[in-house]
This record gives sequence, C-alpha cells and structure tokens, in this order.
Amino acid sequence: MPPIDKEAAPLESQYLGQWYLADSPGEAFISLGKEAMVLYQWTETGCFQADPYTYLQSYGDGFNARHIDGSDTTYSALELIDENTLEITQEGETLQFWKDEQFYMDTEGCDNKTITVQLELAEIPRQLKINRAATDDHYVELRMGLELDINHDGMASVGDLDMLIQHVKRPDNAEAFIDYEDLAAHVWHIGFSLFRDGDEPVKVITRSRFEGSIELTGNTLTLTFNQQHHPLLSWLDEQTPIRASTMLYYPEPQTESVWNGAIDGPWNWSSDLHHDNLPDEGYQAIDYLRTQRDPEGDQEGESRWVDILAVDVRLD
Ligand SMILES: [Ca+2]
Ligand SMILES: [Ca+2]
Repeated sequence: MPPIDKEAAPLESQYLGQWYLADSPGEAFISLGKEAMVLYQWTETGCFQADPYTYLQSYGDGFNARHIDGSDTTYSALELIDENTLEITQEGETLQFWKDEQFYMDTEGCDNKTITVQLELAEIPRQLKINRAATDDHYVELRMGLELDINHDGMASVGDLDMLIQHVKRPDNAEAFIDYEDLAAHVWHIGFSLFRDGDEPVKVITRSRFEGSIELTGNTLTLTFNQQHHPLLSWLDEQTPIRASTMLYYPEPQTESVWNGAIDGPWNWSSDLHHDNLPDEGYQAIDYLRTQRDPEGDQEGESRWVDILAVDVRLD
C-alpha cells in the first residue's frame, strides 16, 4: 500500500520514459508510461523477457501495478536524484536507474512462433508514390497493420505493440514510386520519449530493429513476424484485443497516368486523409480460426486503397 497521505494522481512527467538498471545496464530496463509500464529482463537463455503491468492506482511519484498474469505488485515509490537518475523503492529495497534517451528496441524475445497478419483491402495499387512534395516533412504518408492491446487496458499504452508497414516523408528525399514490397514491416512499441531538451515527454512508437516480411497477392497484404522480433510478443494469445488499421495521407492528389488500369486512384479523391479501422471503435479479441470482416466503403476519405474488407491473424 502507498503511504497513507498519498492522493491518487497521474504519474508526473519527469518519470516517463525508459530507464536502465544502473548496476547492470545490459540486464534490465523499464519503460514507464502514464497508465502502464514494462519491465525488461535479460534471461540466461540469451533473450529478453518483458513483463507488462498496468497501474491499479498512480500517485504522482509512485504506483501500485498489476501484472498481465493477474498478480499485483507492492507500492513502488519513485524519486529523481537528478534529471538522469531515478530511484525506485519497493518494500524498503531501492534500485537505481539511469535515463535512456535512445529508446531504441534492440532486444530479442524468447519465444519463436510465427505471427501472420493478412489484410484484404478493396484495392492495392501496384505502385505507391512516396515523399510527395505536397506532404510536410516527418508526416506519416502510409500506415497499415495491426494494433495489439497487449496489456489489456483498452487503450494504446506502454506495453502495447503495433505490427505495421509505415512510410514517413523524409526531408530532402525526392518523390518516388515504390512497390508495397519495398516498404518495411516492423514491430513498434509504445513509450514516452523526449524530442528536445525542455519538452514534456510525449507518447511515441519506436520500432524494433528486426524486419518482418511483406507479401502482396491480389488485394491482400500479408505481413509475417516472429515472436523473437519483440519480447512483448510472448504475451500474444487468443485473448489479446486487436484492431486492424489503415491510413493514407495524400494531400493535393495528382492525376498522373502511372495508375493506368487501376479502378481507384488519386484522381477520385478530395480528402487529404483516408483511413479505416476494424473494429470501428476500440479493439476486439483475436479469433485465429475465423476471418474478421469489415464493410466495403465504410472508410473515412474516398480512397479504396485503405478500405479494409477482411483480416486474418495466425500464430503458429
Ligand atoms: Ca493497452
Ligand atoms: Ca472497410
């Protein structure tokens, strides 16, 4: 239990982010969020185990948490020694952590099953135009895949993963046409990070170094990953809430002839943003045995390139 005079309050922003154990930085680190946290620990078998927790209650500078397996922790008290040093005290025992500004996930998970995500869309163009002049730098141009509520708290929080293809407009990169297979598929995890000194930490997604594979058959996009790609994937099971999502940001649509033969393309569009979700709101449990279907034409914006028709997820 927390000290008796503690009032419930969100965790203060200076605690948010990733911290590694000062004594043995390669062996353990934690990712602290507003609603949830993850403890990563190196195992003797040469991989990382991730333990996701959600806060039962937070108190500004401490929390009680519940592990995804249902077990509760005792009260954890947080104290900043200086801006890069954090002490966490649990049941009279204090551990010291150092701030990790990189927040890049370079760790291998311990399990080895294959995860296949099949996304059937109303139409997938043979080519996609990227780094468009009309798009502002650093904006996401395309994003498609699966969002996983790994920690079961019904929201995107620290401890969750996305399995995505994504393309971001890079400064100074020339416009180009690419195939979907030339995009990269990654597992992304949610955390808090500082963009600049003095800023408040903001919620970001960061990709694992591992790359999944992309396959295109007709209008079905298949992304294949392995549990080794991220330690949190060990918690994926048939109870995990998921949401398929697609997004295309395409301001000032042009009418080039490169899409000859296509049914849909930029010449049909007037919106900048096109997206679709399955389910429309929140998440639904994975059903490995059944295709989950979504209505045709229910996307926001006009583009059929984002219109989800069906999603299949498999774990073998
Ligand atoms: Ca969540
Ligand atoms: Ca749809």
